[in-house]
Amino acid sequence: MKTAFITGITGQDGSYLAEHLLDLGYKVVAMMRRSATPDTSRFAHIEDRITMCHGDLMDQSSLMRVMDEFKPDEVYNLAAQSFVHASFHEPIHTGEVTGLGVTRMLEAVRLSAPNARFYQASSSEMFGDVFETPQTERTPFHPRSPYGVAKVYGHWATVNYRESYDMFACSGILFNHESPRRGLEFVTRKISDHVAAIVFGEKDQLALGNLDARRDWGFAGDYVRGMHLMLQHDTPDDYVISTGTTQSVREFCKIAFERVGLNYEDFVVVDPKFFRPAEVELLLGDASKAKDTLGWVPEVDFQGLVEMMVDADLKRRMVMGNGPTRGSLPEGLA
Ligand code: NAP
Ligand code: F7E
Repeated sequence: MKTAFITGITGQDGSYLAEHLLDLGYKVVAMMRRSATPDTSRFAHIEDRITMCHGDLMDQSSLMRVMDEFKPDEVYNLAAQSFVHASFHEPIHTGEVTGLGVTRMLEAVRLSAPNARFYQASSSEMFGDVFETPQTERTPFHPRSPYGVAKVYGHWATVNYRESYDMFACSGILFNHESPRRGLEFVTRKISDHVAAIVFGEKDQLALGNLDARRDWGFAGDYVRGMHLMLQHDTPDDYVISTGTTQSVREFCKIAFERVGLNYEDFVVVDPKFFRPAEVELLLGDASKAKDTLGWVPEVDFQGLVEMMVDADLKRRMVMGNGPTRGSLPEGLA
């Protein structure tokens, strides 16, 4: 039985990846950092099948210790300060965790589990002010936030360890991927949760920033399959994972409100506090390499993703016994 080690288990991707690896028969070891109020809600349904340990990307010795103890076959480094907007307020912390944290993980693997295959969670935010559209593995980087800058560092650190030490290290350049387990601060989940709150009379409006920003949005459950496939290939490499379609925040709002029979224009207001000092206006990925080399294809399309997220936020409220006060529930939920 192979052992997979996951950092970032409390986050969105950690829970989907752990589920996928358990289904494939892996022993899953997952790392959490110490917290006064630990939140295991995203993976509570599989917690008893996971071996948990403690460690922090800020603490080299903790990473060496866990690599030494578990000697994993595969290491998935998903942990990061991942919210772009927050990275403008906490640029140094973001650099420490999201950037330098990757080198700490690579060092821990190199010194304590040198045979492990390593996956780094890189990001389309590295493309930033894009040089070309669509973006591929060969598109130059121009990050637009401290988060994007830190991810560029982590990406090149991964490539450098592969080239310097012959490590099996892959960088997955993943475009935005969402799910009902997405953090509430990200725009997709903020929209789906507000739509449900508006239907149930808890809120009257949704304040957003740049409605014209365009993203290539996919489903997290599809994207974690890509992470695993990268580590099964004969040779380590870097891969774009994306859907190859792009939509605006406005279009996301339109479909999300339509799902409950409402018009987004009646509820969405623009608040300058949600704009960023520098914006990434357009992302569109070309995942041909992952499709041709790994056989990876996404299964959930944009409309399916929006509806899945809205429905999940509606259902959560229905379970609490509340009833809708405006709009209409989608067929199947009513
Ligand atoms: P997420 O939900 O924000 O999860 C981030 C995880 O990192 C959480 O488990 C968090 O733990 C952990 N973490 C933060 N600081 C840490 C530290 N110092 N030591 C150990 N763990 C720490 O992110 P996600 O959406 O699952 O994304 C997973 C990874 O993919 C991230 O690296 C992200 O930057 C990258 N990525 C995401 C996307 C996307 O669209 N989702 C796209 C491209 C790349 P706490 O619960 O303790 O905070
Ligand atoms: O913003 C705009 C905002 O915060 C998307 C992370 O997972 O994906 C994510 O980063 C767009 C931006 O995600 C609001 O300005 C408008 O243009 O959902 P987001 P992100 O910044 O694209 C990448 C690939 C990652 O790697 C990151 O870790 O939506 N937007 N109004 C808003 N965004 C937010 N959050 N809130 C708003 O009110």
